[in-house]
Amino acid sequence: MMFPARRNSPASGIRGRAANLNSMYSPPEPDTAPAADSTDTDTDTDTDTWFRRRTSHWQDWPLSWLLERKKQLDVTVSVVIPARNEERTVAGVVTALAEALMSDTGLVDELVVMDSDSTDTTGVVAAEAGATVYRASEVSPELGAFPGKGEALWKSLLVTKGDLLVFVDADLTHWGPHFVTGLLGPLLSDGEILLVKGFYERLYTDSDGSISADGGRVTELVARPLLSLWWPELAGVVQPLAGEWAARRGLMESLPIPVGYGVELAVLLDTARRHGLPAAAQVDLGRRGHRHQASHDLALMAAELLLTHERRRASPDNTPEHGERQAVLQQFVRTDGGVRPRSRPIPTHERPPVRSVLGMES
Ligand SMILES: Nc1nc2c(ncn2[C@@H]2O[C@H](COP(=O)(O)OP(=O)(O)O)[C@@H](O)[C@H]2O)c(=O)[nH]1
Ligand SMILES: [Mg+2]
Repeated sequence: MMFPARRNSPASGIRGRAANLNSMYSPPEPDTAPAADSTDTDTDTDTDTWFRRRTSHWQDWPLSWLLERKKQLDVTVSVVIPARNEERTVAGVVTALAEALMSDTGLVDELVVMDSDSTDTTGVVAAEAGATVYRASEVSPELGAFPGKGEALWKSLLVTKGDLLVFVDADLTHWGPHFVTGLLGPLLSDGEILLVKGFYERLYTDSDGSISADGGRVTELVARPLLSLWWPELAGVVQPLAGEWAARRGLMESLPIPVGYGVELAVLLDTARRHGLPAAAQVDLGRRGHRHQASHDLALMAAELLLTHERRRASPDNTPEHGERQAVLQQFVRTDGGVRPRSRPIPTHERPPVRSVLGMES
């Protein structure tokens, strides 16, 4: 499997797509990557075929085309930014998106920050920058509250209206509004596509301000091995844990959502299981930088992923049980002359599909 290098100048790619709006998501141009159905070889796997047909570049999706298409289809777009203690970066993300994609163009109809448990000024600065800010625990409080990113995204489904949802992390340092335009492209292009994952060259900004390309540790050490071993058909997803992704509301309302960091893996697995691989697409977003995390925090994230995966392996009909399971991650902190054990609870809860909570299905 080869990643198709930039296939065309943006302009030629755009022309190719514009001529083909109502067809399947345009396959890469014939000179570099022929359409799958005409050229499959015996060695082609489903993954290879998916990769070729469902991988695009953000430059393939120009703003003017997106705006026209959005109007034609008469759909609305909500951007959701989960944030916990992101006062240093959240305003930058909100401001850039609000200016480029709301006031200047109208591509985005709603820009929401889901704040939970922030002890800094995240909510205030996000609101000043132009976002509608919700505290996750204050959204439908009768449904209870859990800490975690997945919980914030699940609650966002209860307060947003957009037909298309784009999720963007709040700790981004190297990025741009093209993250959102790129992610919307496949959804506006092809009704079969329900989920779009971003991928990028990952950059980390260390606490001293230095930048390194040594990123994606949980992706490389946990998510990718898991997919290769148990879900090889999804091995062509470059960044299965990307925090930047987009989905149709109908899909999001139909899926169970782990309250913590398992949300991205769960949505990917469940979408592919329920709707088939062609329901997912991915877009190259260029480069991305975000806050560096400590290994012990990444380990907790890894444990959540293992649990999210285990549930889905164990449940053939793909309906994870929502009961609690006590799970604790044992870690050790080096102290003068010894080690101190530290155990941290692994978030295990999954929210049921929003649709069932809203009584939209039996
Ligand atoms: N609302 C909310 N956001 C969260 C929570 N945990 C993480 N986030 C946000 O989710 C995004 C991704 O989290 P991060 O810790 O950077 O994870 P990573 O990028 O996968 O290492 C960031 O914008 C965080 O602020 C939470 O408990 N609640
Ligand atoms: Mg991050």
